[in-house]
Order: sequence, then C-alpha cells, then structure tokens
Amino acid sequence: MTRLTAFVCLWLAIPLTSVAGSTLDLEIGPAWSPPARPGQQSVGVAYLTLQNTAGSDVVLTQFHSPKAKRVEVHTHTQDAQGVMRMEKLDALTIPANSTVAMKPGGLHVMLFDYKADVKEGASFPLFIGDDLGEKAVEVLVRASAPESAAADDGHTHHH
Ligand SMILES: [Cu+2]
Repeated sequence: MTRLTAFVCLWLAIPLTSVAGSTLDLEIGPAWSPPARPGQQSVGVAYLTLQNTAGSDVVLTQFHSPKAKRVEVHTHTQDAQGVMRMEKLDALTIPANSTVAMKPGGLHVMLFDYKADVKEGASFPLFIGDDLGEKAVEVLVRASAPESAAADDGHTHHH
C-alpha cells in the first residue's frame, strides 16, 4: 500500500510541475540591459547569469519578451581576419552544476524590433525556457553590469 501511494504521488508530481512551468531548474543571477542609444532603439541586448544547481544539463530553447518581436541568444566569435562576429545559438546549454555568465563581448541575449521605452532604472520581463517549462526573468535597465554579476564570474580576481 505504501509503495502504491509513493508511485501515485510521483506520477502526479511530474505533470503538475510541468503545467506550472517550474520544471526549469535554474537560478537566475542579475539580469541587466544597457539603455538604448539614440539611433539604436530597434535592437536591444540583455545579459543574464544562469546557474544550474541540478545534476543534469538544462537546454534553453525558448526566449521571448513583450519588449521585442524576436529574441535570440548570440555568441561572439572572432573570424580569421580578427573581426568579431555574432553567431546565433539555436539552444543554450547550461551544464549540470555550472554557471553561465553572459557579458558584453561574449554571450548575450539580442532583442529585435525592440521597444526602447524603458528608461534606466526600469525593468522589463524576459521569458526563458526549455521544452518543459519557462521562467520569467526581470531585466533591469542600467548602464553597467551589477556588481554581483561580475562577482559571480569564477574568473574574477580580487586585488
Ligand atoms: Cu547579438
């Protein structure tokens, strides 16, 4: 009887968390976006810190925001001529027990047909998700990375 109860609970738990959209097992660190510059209002960029404390990889495939018609994840790569180019990623993998920190010049979220009606100090929602669920992230509009974003970077050295 105990065994049957346990089985039923487990079976119920899976679809319920899925419906709630809480299956996305990620801790989101500071999310920020620099204010749009004059003449650049149609394209925005955002940086997130994504921490996966679970024992399995999280593969993000869904990105959207009411602030943009299209949201993509880009990486910067250097071509043979030394020119930095942006490359679209179809999926962003956050490996198990790892943190992926986006930053200027590296990984970033690109917002196309961006509605630049948010001023510095304001925020806007960004939705990220995998095949099972999604999560809303509040992106703060500010001129530079929050202190804690830099501190989360495992490569930061203090002097
Ligand atoms: Cu880009």
